[in-house]
Amino acid sequence: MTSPYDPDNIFAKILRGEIPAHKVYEDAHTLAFMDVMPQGEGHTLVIPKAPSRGLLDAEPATLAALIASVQRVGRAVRQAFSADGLTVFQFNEPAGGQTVFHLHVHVIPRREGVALKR
Ligand code: IU
Repeated sequence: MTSPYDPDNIFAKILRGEIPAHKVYEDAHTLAFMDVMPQGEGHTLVIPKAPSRGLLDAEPATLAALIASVQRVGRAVRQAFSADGLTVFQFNEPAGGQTVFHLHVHVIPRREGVALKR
């Protein structure tokens, strides 16, 4: 069973402007910012503005907006970092590796032969 959404999570605070983030993209429904502990150069997080804890409680419209922004940000970071490829991943609940409980998608530009840090 999934816990309810906690509006005090750190990404909700970023969305409300209560704590700073290095923002790289924003539209009406989503925000993208640099991960503070990057697993690779250009590691970016894309989040919906809607209060979803993870993939499983998100509305379809939220997911549609989110994946469109993931594609847009993915294209941008791939070009900005002259990458050969792109890694995209997403975790749900502690058992699934999630540590911040506002839905987010990791977007990491990748170079041939360069491993992720963690
Ligand atoms: P998760 O395992 O998918 O929940 O990872 C959360 C990510 O959020 C992780 O890569 C952190 O480095 C990142 N992060 C951040 O960018 N800014 C913060 O203030 C915190 C975590 I806390």
